[in-house]
Amino acid sequence: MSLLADFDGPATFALDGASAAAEPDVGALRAVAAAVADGLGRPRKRLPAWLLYDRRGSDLFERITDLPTYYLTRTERALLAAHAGEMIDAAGPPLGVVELGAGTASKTGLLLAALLARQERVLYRPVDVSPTALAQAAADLAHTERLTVRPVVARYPDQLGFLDPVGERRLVLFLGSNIGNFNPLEARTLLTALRRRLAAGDALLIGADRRKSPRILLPAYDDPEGVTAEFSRNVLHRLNRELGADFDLDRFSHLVRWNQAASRIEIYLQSRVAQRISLPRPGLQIRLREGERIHIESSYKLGIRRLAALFTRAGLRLERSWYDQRRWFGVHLVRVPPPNGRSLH
Ligand code: AVJ
Repeated sequence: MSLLADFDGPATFALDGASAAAEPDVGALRAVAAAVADGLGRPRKRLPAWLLYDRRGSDLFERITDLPTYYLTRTERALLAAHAGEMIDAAGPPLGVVELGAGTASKTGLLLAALLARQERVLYRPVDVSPTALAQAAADLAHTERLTVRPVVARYPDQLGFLDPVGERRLVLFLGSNIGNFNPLEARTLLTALRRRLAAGDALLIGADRRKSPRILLPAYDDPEGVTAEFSRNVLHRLNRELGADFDLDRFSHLVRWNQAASRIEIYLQSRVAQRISLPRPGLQIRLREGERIHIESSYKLGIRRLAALFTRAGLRLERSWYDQRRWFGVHLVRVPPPNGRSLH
């Protein structure tokens, strides 16, 4: 395995042992402070979902993926296990693989194995905001022969330099329903930016959770074990550590709502009491009323028609979809069409 430098702006860096272990660098801290100043300075307070994934947050998310009520990961894994060969054949090897929000890449091995059965060497670039998750991904894949892994720490869509041409057709993986964290406008902006960076014929494999009964959705985000609540509250712990803030985690509860009209799960931290918080690093004092909420995450659950419309508006072509038997989760192959819109065949 080789770890080469991939620089694209201040907060994108190649992963090596040192950066995986070290505290966040100055650029990363500045990004956290700016996001917090913006989000908590608003009348309706919010924090961006990427803040959830520090070292402990990434570990807690891994625990979430094993929870009985969190069906997403195991459903998608089963889909990949059953159809990886078909998915790779449909994408059309030889391929270079980039993965957005790779995390520990625990499901990606299924696709990489199918690809390695079809081509001699594979270059795989996992991209994530979490250096610790990427270090785990790289370690897990280190012994796979004929595979080169180049992890990149970056936030998308701000930083897309990792998409630079690799000499073969690119396959961009966007699995785990990570796309659900983006609202429709953000998702369209991200997919459009990806499409512009890619070449005609390049493909994306997008995993997306589907709309279903709130009786199934709510427990997936509000598990009886309380792991998701801990994952949510951990963002405050991060702000205490990185920004010197004085959040008392016991004064916040994890709150999950199904927003029918917007077709999304909404996750909040709700203040149990009236309180003041000081955040020395962006230099901010905030007040929270009793019951006031900080919106920390949305998880959109789109039907295939809305998803297809999203792809079309981003200039992408939906070629094929795979679903599990219950049709709870879909994996979609979309393609960058030629500029003149003619068929690729
Ligand atoms: C990683 C964005 C796909 O929305 O299901 C899980 C994040 N948050 N439980 C999701 C999450 C709380 C997850 N994604």
